[in-house]
Amino acid sequence: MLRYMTAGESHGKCLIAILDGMVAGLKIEIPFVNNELKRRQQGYGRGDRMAIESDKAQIVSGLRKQVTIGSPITMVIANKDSSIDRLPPVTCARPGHADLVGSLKYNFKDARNALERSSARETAARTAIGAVCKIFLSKFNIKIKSRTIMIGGIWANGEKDKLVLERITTAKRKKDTLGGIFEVISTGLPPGLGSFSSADKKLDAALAGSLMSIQAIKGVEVGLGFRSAEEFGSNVHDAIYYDKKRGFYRNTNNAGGIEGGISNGEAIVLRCAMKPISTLMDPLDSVDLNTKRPQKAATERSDICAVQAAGVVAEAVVAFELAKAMLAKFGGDSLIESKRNFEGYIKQVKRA
Ligand code: EPS
Repeated sequence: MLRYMTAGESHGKCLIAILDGMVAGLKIEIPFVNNELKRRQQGYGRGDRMAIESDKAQIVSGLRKQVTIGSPITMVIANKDSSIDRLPPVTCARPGHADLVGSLKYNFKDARNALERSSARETAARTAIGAVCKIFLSKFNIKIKSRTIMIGGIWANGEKDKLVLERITTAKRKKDTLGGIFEVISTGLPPGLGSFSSADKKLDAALAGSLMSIQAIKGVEVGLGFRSAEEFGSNVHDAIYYDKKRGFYRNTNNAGGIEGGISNGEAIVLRCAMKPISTLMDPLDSVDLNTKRPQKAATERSDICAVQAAGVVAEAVVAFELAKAMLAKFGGDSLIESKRNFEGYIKQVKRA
């Protein structure tokens, strides 16, 4: 089974990502991994931390001469700002962040103990995991892309998106923050990933769960999503056609590529709503954790808007879930074995 774990605090020494269960015989191009990390650092509205860090992964286990050997892959991303022990305590919890709940749960008097791990900096480690999974998926011609759809109520128009940039500039001027919506599209998938047989095998549930685990994500849609609730069934379900060359196909994809918890061979279309960043430079009312007196929430260096970066992180978690589902279906301890099993199944599906 493919699984991963990350460790590390936002201002600790480094972030660590361990990916276990990846096949042997996969060449890992480090520049690709680092480029994914760079993509995650970009986007209009990011905070000053992004100017300090230039995230790079060092792979310290699981490879020989850049090729996987089937053992756990460990990646280390150093933090240039590793000031965790020098940073001041945070006692006025920021509404929306994990400060208050984290302090109550772990019995902290200083919410920094909570915010250091709950910070979205952790997503750099997940981006590195996703990069390795993307390399694996690319061997099967599976591709994953994301795009920003809306920021703070302004819909992106695909060009320079002047209005979106203006909206972020306004948020900055008002010492405020913004969220938005982004889309993740995966193409080239075979039908048959995931299963209806048990709740924990449903592909849509796995994807939605991992997208919801990204910091600040408050909603996930598959395909037409919430809008499918407004329409007649005849307008929602994707009629089925068959062609000798293409096999079974659809002219619409309202299902977002998943029916019955199983990929149907169409593009998997996922959309996420991200809430605005919770550190506000003009802070909301809060209460001091220790004195219990009313006080404005703490301020920290932070982003104003990170929707574009969250899209890159979402690509990574989707890549992990799809790689996991591919390995669950096709197995294999080496890339050659997985590919052989995959190709045999594709022939079987085409014959159907
Ligand atoms: C982030 C690093 C953090 C934040 C942001 C994401 O760096 P710092 O707190 O040192 O400025 O910019 O984290 C949050 C949004 C958050 O809520 O903590 C990163 O690497 O993406």
